[in-house]
Amino acid sequence: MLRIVDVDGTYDSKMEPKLPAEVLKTAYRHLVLVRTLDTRMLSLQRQGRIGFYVPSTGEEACQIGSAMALEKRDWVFPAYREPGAAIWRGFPLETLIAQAYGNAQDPQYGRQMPNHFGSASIRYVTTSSPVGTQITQAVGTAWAAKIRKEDSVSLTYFGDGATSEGDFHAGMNFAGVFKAPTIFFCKNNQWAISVPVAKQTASKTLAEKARAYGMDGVRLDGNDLLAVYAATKAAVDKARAGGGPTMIEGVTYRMGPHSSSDDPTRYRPKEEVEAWARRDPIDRMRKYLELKGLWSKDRDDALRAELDDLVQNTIKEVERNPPPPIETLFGDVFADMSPQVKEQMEAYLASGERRRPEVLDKFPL
Ligand SMILES: Cc1ncc(C[n+]2csc(CCOP(=O)(O)OP(=O)(O)O)c2C)c(N)n1
Ligand SMILES: [Mg+2]
Repeated sequence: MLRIVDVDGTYDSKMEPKLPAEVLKTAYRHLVLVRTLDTRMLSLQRQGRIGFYVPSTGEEACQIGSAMALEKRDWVFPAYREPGAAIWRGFPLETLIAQAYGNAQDPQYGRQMPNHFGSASIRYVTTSSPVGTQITQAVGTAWAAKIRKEDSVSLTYFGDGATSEGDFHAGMNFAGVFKAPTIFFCKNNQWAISVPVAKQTASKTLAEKARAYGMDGVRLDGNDLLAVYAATKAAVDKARAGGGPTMIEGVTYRMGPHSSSDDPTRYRPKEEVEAWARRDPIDRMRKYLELKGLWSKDRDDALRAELDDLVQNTIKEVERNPPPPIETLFGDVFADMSPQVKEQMEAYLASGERRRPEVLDKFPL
C-alpha cells in the first residue's frame, strides 16, 4: 500500500511530491473546509432545515488529493460523497448549499436530491445516485476525447460496493481494451451501507481487479493526501500521454453514517470507528505541515474559526432565498413550453395554490 506521510506526520522525503508550500496549505484549507461544511450540513438535516445529506467525513484526502491532480479540461464523474472535488474545481459553496435546500438559488430548482449537484462549467457531472452508473459514462467520455484527439482525461469516483456492479466491470473492460484515458478512483471506505468490504468481494484487494482488465491497479493509504495526489497525478499523466487507464484504490473509512437516513451503530463496532479516528486525514496533514515548519497551532485555530464563519454566513445567506417560483415546475421540460404544459401551468397558477414559504427560524444559527 502506497503511503508517503505516516499517521504522526513523518514522511518519506524521496517519495514526497514536490508541491509548493502554498499549494500544500491550500490543500489543507480545503480539507478543513470540507470537514466544516460536512459537520454543518449534517446538523442542518438533523434540525429539519434540509431533507437529506450524505456525509464524507474521513474521506477528505481522497477527494482533495485526487482533484488536485486534474486540470480544468478534465472531466469528473462522481458518486455522492465527493463534494471536496467539486469545491476544489471551483463549484461555489453557496450553490452547493442552496442545492441541498432546493431553493430559488439552486440552479436545479430543487428537482434533484440534496448532494446531487453538478456543473458543466467545471466539468463535474451531476452525481449518479444509482451505484456505479457514472463509471461507464466516464469511460465513454474518455473514449470520445481520445477519438477527438483532445487531451482531456476522465476521473470517476465510486465506492467499494460499486465494484460489485456490472457497470464497474463493463467500464473497466472497455477502458482497458480501448485504452480510454480514464482514472477509476475507488474510495474503499470499508462499507457499502451495512455491508462490509469483506463480504463485497473474494479478492484480497480491490486494486488487484485492475490486472484482469489489463491496466495498472494502485492501492494506497486514502487518508494520506500526498499519496493520493502522487498516484493520481501519475495516472493522469499516463492517461494523457496515451498510456491508458489506471484503477486506484484509496483505503479510507466512512466515519459517519451512510447518509442522514442511516444509523451505523446498529451494524458496526465503535472500536472500529475509534481506530480509524486515530488515522484522521486532516490531523495527519496538519502534523506533516507542522513538521515542515509551515503550520502552527495559532494558524490552525485561526483557519478553523475563519472557515466556521464562512460556512455559517454562507448558510445564513442561502437561507434567505425563497422556494423556487412555482412556474419553474413547468419549465425545462421542452425547449419551448408545449401547449399542454402551458395549460397546466396556467390552471395551477389560477388555482391560487402556492407553496408555503418555509420559515426556518426554529433553530437559530
Ligand atoms: C444500483 C443501486 N443499487 C442499490 C442502491 C442503494 N445504495 C445506495 S448507496 C449504496 C452503497 C454503495 O456503497 P459504496 O459503493 O461502497 O459507496 P459508499 O456509499 O460507501 O460511498 C447502495 C446499496 C443504489 N443507489 N443503486
Ligand atoms: Mg463504501
